[in-house]
Amino acid sequence: MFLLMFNLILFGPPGSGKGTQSEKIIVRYGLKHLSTGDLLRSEIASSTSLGMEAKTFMDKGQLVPDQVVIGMIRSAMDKNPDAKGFLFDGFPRTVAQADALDKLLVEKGTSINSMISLVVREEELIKRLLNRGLTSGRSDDTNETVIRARIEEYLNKTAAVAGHYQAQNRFAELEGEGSIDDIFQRICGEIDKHLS
Ligand code: B4P
Repeated sequence: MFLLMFNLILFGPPGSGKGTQSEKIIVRYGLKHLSTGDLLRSEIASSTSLGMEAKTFMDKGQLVPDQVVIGMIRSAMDKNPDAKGFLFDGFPRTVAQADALDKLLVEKGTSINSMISLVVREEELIKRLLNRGLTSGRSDDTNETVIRARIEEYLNKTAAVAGHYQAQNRFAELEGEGSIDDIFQRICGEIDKHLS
């Protein structure tokens, strides 16, 4: 049973800085980082059947089916029974995933403390992702049509997840443009409100 955990969701469209900021947040707050994007890419790198199935969706800029990512998150949490809290990065991306996460956390005797959403203009998202594609080797970052499809999926299926946490009064929206350090300070200011 987890006691006195702090669980955070970092939210925003593709390229909004979730992965970038997560790296800094886990160092400062000692949270366990769970990125569904990273977990899926690691399944692809190991050529598992789950990875091969996920790749067909990711290459088109589409979301991977809910049951696949929910199962992955459940087993990642089970592997970390001593975590003092989790940082969910890129998850939940649909309302069904949010409902599943709430239930999973209830089973563990804990809950989400806050969702922090990073707001970035669409032109800036596309610029950042194309730029990352030059060096990352990520096929979903090199093709502007795929990037636009990812943003479309976000608007159609993911944006509504914010309402789920707004309704629970566990939602904060922050400016996601500017320097990486300035954005990190904004995020810390928000997290610290929950810890003081
Ligand atoms: P993810 O791996 O989650 O990819 P992402 O949203 O593009 O990454 P992120 O938002 O973290 O990138 P960041 O801004 O940090 O997902 C990839 C795919 O996996 C999805 O399309 C989907 O198919 C699948 N998937 C993942 N989770 C799923 C789920 N739950 N359900 C279903 N499918 C799922 O970085 C972008 C770039 O911006 C970097 O180059 C960075 O250096 C730069 N950057 C960051 N901050 C900046 C700043 N302040 N100024 C300038 N540049 C900045």
